[in-house]
Amino acid sequence: MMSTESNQGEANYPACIARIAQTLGRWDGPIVIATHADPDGDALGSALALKRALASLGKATHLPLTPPRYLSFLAEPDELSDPLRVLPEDALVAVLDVDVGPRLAGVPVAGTVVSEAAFTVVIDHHGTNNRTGNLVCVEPRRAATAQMVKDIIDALPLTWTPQLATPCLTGLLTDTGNFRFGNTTPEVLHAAGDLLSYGVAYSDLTDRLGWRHPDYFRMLGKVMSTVTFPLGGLAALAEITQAMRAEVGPTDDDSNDYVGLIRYAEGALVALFLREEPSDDPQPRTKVSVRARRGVSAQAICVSLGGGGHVAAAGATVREGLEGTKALVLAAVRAELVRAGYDVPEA
Ligand SMILES: [Mn+2]
Repeated sequence: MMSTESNQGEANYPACIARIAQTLGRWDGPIVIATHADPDGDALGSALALKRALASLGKATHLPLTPPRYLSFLAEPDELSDPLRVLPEDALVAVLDVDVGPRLAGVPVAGTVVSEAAFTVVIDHHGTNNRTGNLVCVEPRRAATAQMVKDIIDALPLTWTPQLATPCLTGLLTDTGNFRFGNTTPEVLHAAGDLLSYGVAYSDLTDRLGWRHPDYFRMLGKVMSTVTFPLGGLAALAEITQAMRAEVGPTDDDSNDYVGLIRYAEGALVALFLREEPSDDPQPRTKVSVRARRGVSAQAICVSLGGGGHVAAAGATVREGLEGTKALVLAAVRAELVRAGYDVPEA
């Protein structure tokens, strides 16, 4: 039985990062990098930066990940692979931006273990991480997993290039809402400044990250026509259904985009976006994205629904249809608003 090492708080963070860099740098076998299903800019960006760094050190690397269309420009097609049903012999698995559990994609998982991994490293900035693995670094005070990967790459014997810095900066940009959210610390901006100095084409990158397929804008119109302001206007709620998908066609709908728009509804403390998921099994699933402000915790709402995330932004997948999920979500939001001391009108 291999021992588990984990950082316990900020004091041990530099040591934990150094230990991960040392472990990765010394690993002779293949290194598989894996992140959560439905990868966002931080998941893809941090994974791609780490893969490129390790490949440049001569490691055999695998990145079994399928990016959404709007992020696919970041990766060369030959850098990504299909999900691995079986791991290569003697593989170290680096798990980024998620814990070892049901949301981890691309590698075989049994419970809280990556099946047949010779060694498992976990690097994440979500405080809700279950901290299972041989070497675990969880630091909620980092704005993005990409910020932690930058620290790891800084500790590796290599020179930064635009190819390393661009995906890393992408993770910082997307997880801080382009440096607007409360997680935008001086350290984040210093890290971003470092990455810029390594030759990132910044305005090209931020422009490209905003591109969406025309069907996205057709869908946007439909999504915005669903907006309501329940709980006396303390919440803003929008949804996307399978029927809307059937009408517009399969669009690259990123929940973050939609919830990121309605979160600015004046008076709303909580923004909610519900996405009816395609499901092969008879049990329906609905993805919930939550944003919150002013003492209201999106994390508390999502943890009560079986999900996780941060205080300002969190998510969950509920095994219910859209209407059932909506009732559960509104009850959870009401409870959290009351806990946070707000007067919520009766429905
Ligand atoms: Mn992240």
